[in-house]
Amino acid sequence: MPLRFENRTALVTGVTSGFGRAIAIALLKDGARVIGTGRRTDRLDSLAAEMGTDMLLTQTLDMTDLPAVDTFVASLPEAFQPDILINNAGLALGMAQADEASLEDWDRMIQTNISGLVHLTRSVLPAFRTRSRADIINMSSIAGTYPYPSGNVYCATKAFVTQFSLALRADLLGSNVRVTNIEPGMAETEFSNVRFHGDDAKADSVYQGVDPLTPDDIARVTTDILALPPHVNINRIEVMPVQQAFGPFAVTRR
Ligand code: NDP
Ligand code: 8X3
Repeated sequence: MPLRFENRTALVTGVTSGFGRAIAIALLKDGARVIGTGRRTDRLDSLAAEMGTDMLLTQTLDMTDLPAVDTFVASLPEAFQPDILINNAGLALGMAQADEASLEDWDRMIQTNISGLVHLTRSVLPAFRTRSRADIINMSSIAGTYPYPSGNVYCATKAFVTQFSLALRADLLGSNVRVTNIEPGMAETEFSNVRFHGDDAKADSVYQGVDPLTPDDIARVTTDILALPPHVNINRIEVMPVQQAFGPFAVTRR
């Protein structure tokens, strides 16, 4: 099988676990160069040891450090100039009703899922607009469309990502930049361990008795979108495990 992403270079945020790691590996196996970021340097080093450093450049980058995010792409070497941006890094923190939730958790979700994402995107746009092809894939969530109790700010950050993706499409009309918003449902990664602040038993219980999505499922969706002919744009795609579906509206009765 020919490699699908030869001569392409993808900047993937959050490659230290979950979707980002699986996406980075899938892209590398399919011929792309990859720039992979995250805060946990030891995990970045393990990925580099596993995949080699000919085609993979790893860099510790905290998405909440906006000055570092703003200058990151300009600091990349000539051989690693991205023409694909995968805005994957993100997190949910806590699950509490809005009147009891931690403002610190809220701020960090907003800084990571929104501010970091828009700053990094802004930094690639001038170069992307001039390219013969370029792709931006944003990892949103079903939580951006379907709110749920105690999802409050996490849901709102993902609604932002979804609308930002669609608005980028509008702005980039006339260029060769494709933009896709991926909206996964329940997937087993470190997402719930992070959400529940390291309570692994609580995290495990989220997936009990369910065949959830896996990082490889989302990597497959991502690479299949990227491999479509250049004139085809998937605007948004919602993906759920078969064992997940929609609930009714909640009604409180007097
Ligand atoms: P993981 O927790 O497994 O991975 C999250 C990744 O984001 C890690 O690599 C982490 O790296 C990185 N990250 C988090 N905060 C920062 C930060 N401040 N700076 C840099 N990197 C950061 O979760 P998932 O793989 O599940 O999550 C990936 C994306 O998918 C997220 O945006 C999430 O909201 C979204 N999503 C997840 C779903 C799920 O059910 N799992 C469903 C729908 C969407 P590090 O900690 O090393 O910084
Ligand atoms: C992660 C999916 O439903 O837990 O974005 O919010 S959900």
